[in-house]
Amino acid sequence: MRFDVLTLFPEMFEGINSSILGKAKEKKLIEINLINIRDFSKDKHKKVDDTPYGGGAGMVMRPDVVYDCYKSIKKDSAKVIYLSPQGKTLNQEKVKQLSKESHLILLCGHYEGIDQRVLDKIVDEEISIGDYCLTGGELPAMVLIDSVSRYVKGVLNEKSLDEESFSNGLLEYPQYTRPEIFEGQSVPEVLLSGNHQNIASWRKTQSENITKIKRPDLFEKYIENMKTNRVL
Ligand code: 4G1
Repeated sequence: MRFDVLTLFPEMFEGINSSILGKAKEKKLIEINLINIRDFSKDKHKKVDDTPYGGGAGMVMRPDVVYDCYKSIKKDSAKVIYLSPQGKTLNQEKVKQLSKESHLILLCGHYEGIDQRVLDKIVDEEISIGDYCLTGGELPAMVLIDSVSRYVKGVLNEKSLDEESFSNGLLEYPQYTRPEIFEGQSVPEVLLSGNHQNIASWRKTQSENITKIKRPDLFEKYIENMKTNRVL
């Protein structure tokens, strides 16, 4: 899977080289191309933004610079995503859907955003990571790359994908590892029993109860899902 990221701050993406995504890059399972929008400024001072028409605070990214940057990358069937607070909030369903694409172009805004005309011209979809203020679309782009890459074959082992809580819409059951006794607290007995059927049912109950208490909104959806998927 290929990600082309159009950004004014490519250095922010260095963190992606560590951990699981770093491995995925080394193994060529994912490819992340960082394209610096500033490289496409024709201005002698490499200016990429200007004051908003109509007045107001801050700066707006120029459409011509963003467009030249966009045109510099091969298009094929790539989908252009603008990370923006105006997009629908990213969720696991959307993540799965995006993982079926082979090429995504991620556009990151900065300052007060990007001139609307170039957005109208090149953007296929707007996606937000949540309702709060940020200084730019770079962290959202990284969130998208991280969440989508997990679904690329070979990035995770299949087992962790199937077993993850969100695959059934529930939160995760509590996890324990050595030592068997930590600060006077022992591990739930069932987990030491070796009875895999009992362990599985204990974990399911834990997942359901935790979801019911901590995320009643998710639990509601889980129940609805159970009803519609039930074989009659
Ligand atoms: C109005 C949040 C403005 C922010 C309302 C989530 C936020 C991109 C995202 C803003 C951004 C709210 C995101 C705001 C983001 C231009 C550059 C937009 C930074 C910018 C709730 C600033 N998911 N924010 N505006 O934060 O890009 O993707």
